[in-house]
Amino acid sequence: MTSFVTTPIFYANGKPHLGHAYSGIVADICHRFSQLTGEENVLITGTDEHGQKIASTAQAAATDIATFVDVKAETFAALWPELTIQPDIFIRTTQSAHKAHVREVWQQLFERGDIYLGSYSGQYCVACEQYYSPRELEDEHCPVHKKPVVTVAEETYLFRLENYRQQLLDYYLAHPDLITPSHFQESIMALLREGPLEDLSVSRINNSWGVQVPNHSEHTVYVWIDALFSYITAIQQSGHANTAIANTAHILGKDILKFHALYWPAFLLALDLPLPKKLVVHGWWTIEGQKISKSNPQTTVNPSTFSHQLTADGLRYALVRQKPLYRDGNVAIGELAEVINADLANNFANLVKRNNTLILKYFDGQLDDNLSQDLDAECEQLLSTSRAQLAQVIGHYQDYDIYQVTLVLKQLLDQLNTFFHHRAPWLISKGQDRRQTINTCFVIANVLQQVALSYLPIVPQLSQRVLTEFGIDETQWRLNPNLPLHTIEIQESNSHFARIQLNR
Ligand code: ME8
Repeated sequence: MTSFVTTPIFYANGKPHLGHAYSGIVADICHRFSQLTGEENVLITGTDEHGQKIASTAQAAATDIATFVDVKAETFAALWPELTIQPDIFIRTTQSAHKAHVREVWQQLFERGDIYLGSYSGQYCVACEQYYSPRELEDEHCPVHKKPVVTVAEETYLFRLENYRQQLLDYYLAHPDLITPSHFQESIMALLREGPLEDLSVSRINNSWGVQVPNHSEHTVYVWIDALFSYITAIQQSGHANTAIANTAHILGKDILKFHALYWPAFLLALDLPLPKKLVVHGWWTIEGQKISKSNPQTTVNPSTFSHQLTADGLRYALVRQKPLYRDGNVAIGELAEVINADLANNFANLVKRNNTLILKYFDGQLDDNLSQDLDAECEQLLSTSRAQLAQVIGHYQDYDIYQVTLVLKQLLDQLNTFFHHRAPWLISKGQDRRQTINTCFVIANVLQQVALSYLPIVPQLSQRVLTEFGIDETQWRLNPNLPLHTIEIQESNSHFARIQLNR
């Protein structure tokens, strides 16, 4: 069965920043983990290219809108390989197949009576492309962008959200782990319990840059319907049926929770489609306490600059290691560099190098698996704790808790380094018992292979170099917490990871 992981589709009105990169990195890690378990997994990303905000940004730049979004989409597409993110599908909402799909969905919702023509007036934030109720506003400003909202009163089509409230609440009650972490699910369930839900305005007039409502061309489809259904257009493009949405995990920032946890499932229920498997919600990266965002130039840092300074592996690692997914975190490059040097350069790559150098120097690069019959108690003890930790790592990946994955792997490597120093295998040159040295190097090499496999989703380049050094090719990439011991054959050493030196 094929599974899917999605990033949000990003607004094509500015350059990608570190927050976008974070969503992409988290999604790519989930995608790679899924593949490591032997599953076929499709990674979907793309750009959200319609709406008033994009039209006015292009006009302000005196650029034709279509050309404007082409350029922006390209900057996103070009960023992903720099961060070793490998999307299978890059969807753009301006693609004609997607527009046709949106019109088809609209028609179905209209024919079923879920959408009707009415009018709406409220406070609209153009940057968010959504209405806010008075109590959600902060001093008449949008709570996300801190910008003034505008009063909009116009004819609009409305979606009967309230009709799906009970069904959605029942679904969440039956699937208490759909949203992770769970407090986000609780907040959505509280909204559903509170009810009733206002009908949702799903079309705009006075905005021609969008998908035209079938048979009513003055209206364009609300950008969020357009954007959310891109997930299914992408699934179709990968050759799968719409129902494959049931095998999909959406990665998203907490700013767009309501769209994914309330509106999206309501639309799917209205169309008799299954709901997604998982919503993985993450917090914000801030700079000096302010959310990194396109609209705040002081906070827009180019992810490429970071990946040049820290390496792609380093940036990927540090962002998921620095904070639990759901928390907000302040970006300080010095702290990111420190954690990369401590965990990846010292604890991991350096241990691989030292242990493998000894195996190459004293044992011709070879340690036979019949050694596993004759391990001393300390080695057996190390193996047994390592097995338990590797099983925890898999469990945390399955729970999309990548932060915990990094913590357990760090703990495991700390123990491995302590063991290496305690057993001091380099003392073979000073007459240390050969058998003891062999046991030490053999056990450490076997555990390190599983560590490299466990790190593959997070630091793919470094892990691959380590695995190549161990002679393990892609066909053998499988996580196995049982840690079967096998013959070690070190290939030429190439797993070095240079410490990050920041130019200050
Ligand atoms: O909302 N820290 O697009 P968008 C962490 N097009 N993540 C951040 C972030 C930050 N400071 N800033 C942004 C949209 N993000 C819609 C989505 S999906 C059907 C449509 C991430 O370009 C986070 O995942 O504003 C957020 O949800 C996403 O970028 C929003 O990007």
